[in-house]
Amino acid sequence: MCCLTPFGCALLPSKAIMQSVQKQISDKLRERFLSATRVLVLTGAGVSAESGVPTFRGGGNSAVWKGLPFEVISSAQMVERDLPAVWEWFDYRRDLLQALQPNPAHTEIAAWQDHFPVFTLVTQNIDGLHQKAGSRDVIELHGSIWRARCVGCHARYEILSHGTRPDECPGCGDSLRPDVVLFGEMLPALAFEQAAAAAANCDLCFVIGTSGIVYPAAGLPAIARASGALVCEVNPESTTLSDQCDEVLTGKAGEVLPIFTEVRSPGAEVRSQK
Ligand code: BV8
Repeated sequence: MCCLTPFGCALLPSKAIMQSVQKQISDKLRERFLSATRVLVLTGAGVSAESGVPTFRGGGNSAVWKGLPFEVISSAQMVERDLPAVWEWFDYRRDLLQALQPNPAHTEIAAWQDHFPVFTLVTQNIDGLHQKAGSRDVIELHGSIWRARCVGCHARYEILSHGTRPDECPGCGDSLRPDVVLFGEMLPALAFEQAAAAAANCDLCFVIGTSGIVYPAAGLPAIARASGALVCEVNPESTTLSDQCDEVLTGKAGEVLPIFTEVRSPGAEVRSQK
């Protein structure tokens, strides 16, 4: 019997998975989760995997588009060299995203913004699924696939789902590009400063679904740890960040995070598959 979430998508964790995850949560982590007042969550492509969004590095190889590694098609040079090809890559991914919904990991993270006194959600994802799950004030370190930016006047325009995106800037007529941070490009200064400040002032930091390869985002957990925060990784695989973490919860985010529903509201029934 398939147990659908209210979103009609990702499955809830089976009882067996829940028990194995519950066992992984140490008393130290449970105590810090219950006493934490300033919490930072950093997410990567893995948090959206159970929603059907392909990750960049899975199974040992990295994403390739029309023969080009994604670090190349998603690079500043490519915008100079062939902007239509860059648009084709992001239009393809946006079309994929149209029908995809947040999963229980996004849902649980969204609930944390009203549970912790100070809560900061930093994502490397451009898919907008955190916001779709109800997360507010998400720090999008790498921009959003749902926005375009003018290469001339830098005006930003929302790209509506199922809508056609304008090619030229309605304001100055110059060409538009995806409003995402490409390899070789600086992150939005304010966004990274806010993320680094939150990392330096948190007492609990979750690192969820990221391989920890892309910088400067991958440097945030170390900043949190250096400031005395307990750092907890959630990932089905070990990563370059695992040994920088105090706790590692091995599993899929959509199966691990719902466990915290019970932790933050004891007695709360965490629904699972029979
Ligand atoms: C910059 C938007 C200044 C576009 C992206 C220091 C050292 C080395 C290199 C550098 C460095 N500093 C800068 C660089 C260069 C570069 C970089 O880091 N290169 C890497 C490849 C080594 N960084 C930059 O260029 C950055 N800019 O530094 O500017 C500058 C300027 C000029 C020259 C030098 C410096 C800009 C980086 C941003 C690029 N844009 N995205 C797009 O989306 O196409 S990055 C993009 O890739 C994502 O946003 C994300 O950041 C990254 C992918 O990583 P993840 O999200 O972690 O995904 P991945 O697939 O790798 O891993 C998924 C994980 O999930 C896995 O661990 C898997 O096990 C796990 N998982 C799977 N299923 C689940 C799961 N986890 C939980 N649940 C599941 N169900």
